[in-house]
Amino acid sequence: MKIEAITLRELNMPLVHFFETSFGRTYARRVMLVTVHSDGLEGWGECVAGEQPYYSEEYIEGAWDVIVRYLAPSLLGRTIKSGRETPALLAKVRQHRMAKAALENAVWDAEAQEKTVPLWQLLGGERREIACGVSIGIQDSHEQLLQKIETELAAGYQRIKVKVKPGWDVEVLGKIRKRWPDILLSCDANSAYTTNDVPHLQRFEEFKLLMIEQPLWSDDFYFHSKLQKQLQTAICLDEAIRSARDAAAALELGAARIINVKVGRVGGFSEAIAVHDTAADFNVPVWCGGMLESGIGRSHNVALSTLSNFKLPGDVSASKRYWKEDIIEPEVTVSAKGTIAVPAGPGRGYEVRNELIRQLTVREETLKA
Ligand code: OSB
Ligand code: MG
Repeated sequence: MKIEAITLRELNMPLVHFFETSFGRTYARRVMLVTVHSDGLEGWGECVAGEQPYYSEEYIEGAWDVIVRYLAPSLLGRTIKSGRETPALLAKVRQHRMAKAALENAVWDAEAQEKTVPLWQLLGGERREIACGVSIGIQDSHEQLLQKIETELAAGYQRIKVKVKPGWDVEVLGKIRKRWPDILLSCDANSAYTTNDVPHLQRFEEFKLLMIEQPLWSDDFYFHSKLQKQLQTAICLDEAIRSARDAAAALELGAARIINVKVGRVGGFSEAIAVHDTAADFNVPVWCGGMLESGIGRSHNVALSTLSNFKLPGDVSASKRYWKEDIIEPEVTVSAKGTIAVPAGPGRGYEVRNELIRQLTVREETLKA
């Protein structure tokens, strides 16, 4: 495939309901899409960088800039056989993994179309159905959170994850457990605690959580490994795992018993597969995380979740939980038993809604060789 042009777009997409984590509240996503044009094909990728550099150091303005100045020029005019070849071409630029992932994933997306195979098969997946959980943000009141959980359980979701932070944790987890003693329940702190909070985190044990996600610093393995020794509950790392090498280091140290794989956070499908494989070597299950994606990123998460070691329900859920209208057709839907049926057709298996994308676009730039 010759990479003839790359189009960047920013879409303004208001969320159906705000999403709040320990680092802040989001009402609308500035969705960044990249399109790789090659031999009449259009490969799409989503850059999941946040509006602000709070989840990680990346943010949309930075991602856009580094793609225009440094990453896109490394691909434009080149002939590439596969998505697999992309990381090496972008490797000179350090970090900027979400920006790189948007480009690499767009190449995989085009490759699956060119070869007329489903993207999930190209990635080495095997599941035809994936298990879904939901991530529920911090709300205005405990009552509002309990209401949301009730709605998601009624919809069939297999696992509930709630965001926690100091002041929104033990009491609310207690209320959830009292009402639903047997559901699969986990929590995500997005690095809201420190080693001073160990006794406090030990109070979470009574809630029989499936895992505590990223309790400590976003760049730490060592103190997580000490914390894991002091907890029965499994620690899951999200922010701290940026590569397969990170996964190996964290698992060797015993810093986690579960890993959340986000394709943007690790720099693209090739590295996401490598993280998945590394965890499997350690007999550690993974699940697919989410970044409030539009349909493009969401369809890619569905494809990735078909790999065999994605053994726990992911944060990949129905389009309608986020968007009034998603930019793919059909939207991602979830069955009454909390599963997504993986599309059988070639490519990503969801069509792009070009006209809707045009309406939502607030910025667009096309780069040519
Ligand atoms: O930590 O998993 C996280 C959203 C934005 C940034 C970080 C995280 C999240 C989520 C939402 O938990 C997952 C989703 O529903 O897409
Ligand atoms: Mg997380």
